[in-house]
Amino acid sequence: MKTKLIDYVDNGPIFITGHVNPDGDALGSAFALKLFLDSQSIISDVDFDITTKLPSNLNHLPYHLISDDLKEKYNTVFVFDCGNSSRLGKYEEVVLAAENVVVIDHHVDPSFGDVQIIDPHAASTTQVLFRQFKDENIEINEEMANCLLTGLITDTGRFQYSNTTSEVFSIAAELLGNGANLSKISENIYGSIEFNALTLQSKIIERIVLNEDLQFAHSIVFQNDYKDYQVEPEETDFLIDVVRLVKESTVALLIKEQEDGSFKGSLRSRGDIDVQKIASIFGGGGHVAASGFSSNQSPEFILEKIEHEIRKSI
Ligand SMILES: [Mn+2]
Repeated sequence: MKTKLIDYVDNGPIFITGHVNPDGDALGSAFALKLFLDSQSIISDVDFDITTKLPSNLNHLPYHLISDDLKEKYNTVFVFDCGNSSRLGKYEEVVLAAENVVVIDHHVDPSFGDVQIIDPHAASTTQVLFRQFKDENIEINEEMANCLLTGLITDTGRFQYSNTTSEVFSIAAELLGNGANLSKISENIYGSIEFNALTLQSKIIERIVLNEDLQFAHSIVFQNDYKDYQVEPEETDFLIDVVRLVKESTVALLIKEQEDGSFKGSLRSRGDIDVQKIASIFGGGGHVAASGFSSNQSPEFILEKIEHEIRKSI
């Protein structure tokens, strides 16, 4: 029998969360469920471990639904878009202490949760949640449709990555039928960048190095850059997109210096090379075509490791 999320909906309050510093997919799926529970008059609290601020290019989502009054304990928790409990950040403890932990995800094999509704082949967590809503005859109103579409747009790179299947388009079409506003969402996410952020992007372009033998493009952003250009670090998720533009590359990497001096890496692949495998050397993860990791090593060391791994794969 197929798992139903409704079977795990108790009288509340229910906690809804996802990975630390949530993206459009984690936010979109969490808010969509919250909106459904609200419609059923079931109390739920949505929050994430947000170390910086929520990105302004996703502020078409109902940010006001984030709760600032969490309970100490929840019987039931829904976790979205989070393959590993350590990625819950400060909410790991409260999640793992709950009686029922329902994980809805499209990551490969989440390592926790009492109930898992997952499909690693789905393009987004909102796709998994959409199917679930449909299977369970849950009505998707306009607001929910906007949330679900946001995850679908961001995780497919606006319907361009290889995970963009015909089902993705069918779902998008249905969400538009339910009132989702594709052009408004796309404009907010991709159609506008603050001037400061755009000039920072030009700096990142300047720093791109192309290793032609390995078809590998990489660049780096430092903490000082954020200060120099007065850009918030959470507003720079799009920077990897300009690195992956390099036509001669199949793998792209953006190294991002963190406040504590460590580094994060964003990896993208448009070929056969599985960047999830590369990210896993550093204990990171994600998907075949898009992954991330953290490391305390130097950028030089990180680059050397990755180049070694690419060399093995080609
Ligand atoms: Mn996702």
